[in-house]
Amino acid sequence: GEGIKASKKGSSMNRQKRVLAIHDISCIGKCSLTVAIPIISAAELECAVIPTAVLSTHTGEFTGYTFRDLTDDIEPICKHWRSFGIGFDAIYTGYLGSAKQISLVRSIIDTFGGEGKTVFVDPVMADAGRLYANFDMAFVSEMRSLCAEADVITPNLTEAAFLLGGEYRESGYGEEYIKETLGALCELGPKAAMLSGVSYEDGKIGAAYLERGGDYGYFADERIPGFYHGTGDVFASALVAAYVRGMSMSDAAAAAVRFTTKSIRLTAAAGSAPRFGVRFEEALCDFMRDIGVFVESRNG
Ligand code: PXL
Repeated sequence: GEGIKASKKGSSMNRQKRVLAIHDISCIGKCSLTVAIPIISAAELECAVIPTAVLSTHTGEFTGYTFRDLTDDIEPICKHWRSFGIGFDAIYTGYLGSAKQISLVRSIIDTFGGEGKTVFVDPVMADAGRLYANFDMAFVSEMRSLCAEADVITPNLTEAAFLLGGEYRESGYGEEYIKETLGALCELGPKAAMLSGVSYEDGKIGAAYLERGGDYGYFADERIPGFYHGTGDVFASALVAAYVRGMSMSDAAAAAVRFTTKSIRLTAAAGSAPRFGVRFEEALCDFMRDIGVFVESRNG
């Protein structure tokens, strides 16, 4: 007869999805891995990591920070992983410390990416019209080639201008300009482009996206005055979390915009210094509800 079948539990049934996040660890400042891990975990996804560097703080509005480059650890980490076989449902890259790291990330995408896996590239390198410390045009051009291998890229307006070799426009543009920019970003090779920091009217700001040959969408929420550090990472991490959990690009974008705005609003209300990052922790509960996680204790 059939006998007793082994339980499927723990194999394919209700398998937990696993995201590989490749960013630096900035020990203080709430950006990169210190926001990616909690936000992706809040969506009940596993967040595996490759830390690209360890810094005492991020590089914006701090001086004298330490920077330990972990480039030489990346290949041994991947080699070990290949020895026992591990797969990812999505790969999400952010702050990369050097052009060399970009080429290592490309081979990680070749090894661990592929059919049914979503590759998100956040081309972290600039904001407010300027490149961050330690980056140059050679890095920009490597980043452009990494974008070609992504399914979804998530630049802000400054990063888009660097990727496209165009001029950065802080304001005074309309929907036509954003649609053209999104179209040009898709021409770089990704299946979709999501632009953050887009504003068509006073007092509102959000994100616009275009899927290659497909849907365009725009979501805005309240603009809170000031420049808050790490909000690009909060936004991209929330987008990855919501999308990999199973939402459409459009619903994931809307949830990520709401979550980022709420995090900034809480920070502004508390009067915390913007360089220490936003109080996203206090917005996580609403975000979880927004993306359909039941925030209740579970039996088990
Ligand atoms: O938030 C982006 C970011 C990530 N990591 C490091 C940074 C920055 C922005 O300045 O310096 C180290």
